[in-house]
Amino acid sequence: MMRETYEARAAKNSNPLVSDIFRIIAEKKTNLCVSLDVTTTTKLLKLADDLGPYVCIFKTHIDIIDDFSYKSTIEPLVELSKKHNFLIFEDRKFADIGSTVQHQYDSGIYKIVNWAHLVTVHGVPGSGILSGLNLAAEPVVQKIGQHRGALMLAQLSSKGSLAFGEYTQGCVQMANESNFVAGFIAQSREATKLKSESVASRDWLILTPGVAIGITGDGLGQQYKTPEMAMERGSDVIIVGRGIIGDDKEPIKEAIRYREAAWNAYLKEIK
Ligand code: 5IU
Repeated sequence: MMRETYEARAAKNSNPLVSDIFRIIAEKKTNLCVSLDVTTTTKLLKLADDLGPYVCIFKTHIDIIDDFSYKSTIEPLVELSKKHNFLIFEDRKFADIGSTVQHQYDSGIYKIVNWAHLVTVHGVPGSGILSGLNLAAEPVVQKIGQHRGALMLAQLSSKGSLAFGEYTQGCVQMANESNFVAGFIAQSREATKLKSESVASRDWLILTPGVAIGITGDGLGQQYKTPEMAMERGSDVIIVGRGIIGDDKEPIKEAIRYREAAWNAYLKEIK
C-alpha cells in the first residue's frame, strides 16, 4: 500500500494534535509506541527514560500503578515527555455517558486530561461521550496551550471482539462528526473507511496494538501480527508492550529492533 510521508501529512492535517504527532514521528524517525504496562512508578519512569529516544508515543494504563501519586508518578513522566519529545497516551477506554466521562477525565486522583495528550474512547454510549470529554479538555487546552484528542476504538486485536462491521462503521461516523477525534485504534486503515462516504475521509491517525515478532498470542485472547503486517495494512504507529518490556526482554535492544522494523516497512511504502 503506497502512502504519503509523515511530513507531507503533518503539513496538510487540519487537526493540530495529529500534525504534531506526524511531525514528531518524522523528526525522531520512529513510528513506535511502547505500551508501558507496568505496576510501579519506578519501572514506569525508568522505561520512559530509557526508551524515550526510540518512541513517538508512550501508552499508559495509569490505574495499574500500585504506588501511584500525582506528584511522584505524573510530574516526572511529564518532564520526561519534554526531555525526549514524546506524547503520552492514556489507554483509559472511556465508555460511559458524557457527563460521567467528563469527570473521569478531569477529576479523581489521576486528572488524566492534565497530562495525557491522547485517550481511548468506546463508541458504545453514542456521541455524547465525545462531547463530555471535549468539555473537560477545553479549559486545559486554553490554560496550558497543548492539544488533546481521542482515539476511537474501531477494532480490537483480541479474539472474539464484538467491534467489527456495522459497529466499526458507526464509530467512524461518530468520529467524522467530532473535532475531538484524532484517529482510531484499528487493525487496518481499510476498516476506518466509510462504506457510504459522501464527504472525503479525514486523514486519520491509525494506531495498531497486538504487534509482536515471533509469537502469535498470549493465551488470553491477544492476537499478534508483525510490525510489517501492521504497516502493510495502513497503520501509522505500532503499539508494542510485552514484545519490548516483557520480563525476559532487554527493552532498549527490543525497542531498537521494533522501531527499525516498523520504520523500514514505512520507507518501503512511501511515494
Ligand atoms: N490493547 C490491545 N489490543 C487492543 C486494544 C488495546 O492489545 O485492541 I483497544 C492494549 C492492551 C495492552 C497493549 O495494553 O495494548 C498491548 O500489549 P502487548 O503488546 O503486551 O500485548
